[in-house]
Amino acid sequence: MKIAIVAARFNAFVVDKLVEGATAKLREHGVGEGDIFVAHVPGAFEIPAVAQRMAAAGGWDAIICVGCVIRGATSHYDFVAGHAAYGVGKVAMKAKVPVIFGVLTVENVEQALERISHGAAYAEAAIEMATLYKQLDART
Ligand code: INI
Repeated sequence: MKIAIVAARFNAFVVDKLVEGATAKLREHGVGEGDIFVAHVPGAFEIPAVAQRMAAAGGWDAIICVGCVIRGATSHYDFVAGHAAYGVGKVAMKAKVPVIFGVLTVENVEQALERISHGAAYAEAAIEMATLYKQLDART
């Protein structure tokens, strides 16, 4: 499988760990290092547009969107978190491949750190959904 990861640089101390966890799990599932492409974007707000471009370009079996929006860190939390969730959902509904929402939306750093190992689950979701999409495509 070829998997794209769109990762925000904002809150990199959390996001980098999520990406590491996702990548390690993908490798466990036999995805080659050369088949994992990580596209970095400034923040979670930029994730949907890049995921959209990657979905339109094709060549990926799944796209994993990874970020971390912390309420304490911004007064525009709701806009950034809302846009990321709505935007990734919108891309997912139109894309031919699964688009996984791995953007943490949390109240504080403590909550983010509690969820820092969630990257593996994003990878599992990507593999499960990509496999399901292939099965569904084969039936139509
Ligand atoms: N981006 C995040 O990914 N997480 C945040 O917590 C955050 N805060 O706190 O502001 C954040 N802001 C940047 C935003 O995603 C955009 O990169 C920026 O507004 C430029 O469009």
